[in-house]
Amino acid sequence: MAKLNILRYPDPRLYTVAKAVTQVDARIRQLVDDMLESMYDAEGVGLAATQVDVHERVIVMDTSELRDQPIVLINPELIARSEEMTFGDEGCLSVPAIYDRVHRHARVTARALGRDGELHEFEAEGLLSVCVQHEMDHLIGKVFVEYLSPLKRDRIRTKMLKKARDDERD
Ligand code: GNR
Ligand code: NI
Repeated sequence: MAKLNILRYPDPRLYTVAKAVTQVDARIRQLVDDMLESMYDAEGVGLAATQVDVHERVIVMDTSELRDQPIVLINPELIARSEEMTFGDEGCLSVPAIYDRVHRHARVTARALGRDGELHEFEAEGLLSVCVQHEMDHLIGKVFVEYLSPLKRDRIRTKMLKKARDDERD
């Protein structure tokens, strides 16, 4: 297992559109395991392969209290979204210490391959639903700050660039 480096906004590689996984083989299972380790280490509830600079459609999530219920989605597709929306605070491991409100579907149904390579269907609501939508956005090169006003986004960009410079100095 290995902990992977998580790209920080506004790294242009976060805008890459991921390709479908053609085969759930040993390489993909290793990627999944490394992503889970990295997500747990960073104390996130989800992680998309895009964030670790791998541009294939792989997501890991765990919204359980005890952090013992990993969910793996490979080549995920949303097959249903509720009309009802939620509006709540989001954060992102690629945009540390920034939280802001985003509109999302309250419930979604996804179809995806699991770590076992089998096709599964699953329904999500609450934080898990928000997380699935947030992670699927990463796979199409979209970070949650894109939903904020240009002014807010610009402030976040400036803050992140300054932080990256400061981190480099010490
Ligand atoms: O850890 C995370 N928390 C979170 C909180 C509210 C909405 C979405 C998320 S996802 C985020 C981890 C992450 O950046 N995944 O891409
Ligand atoms: Ni994120």
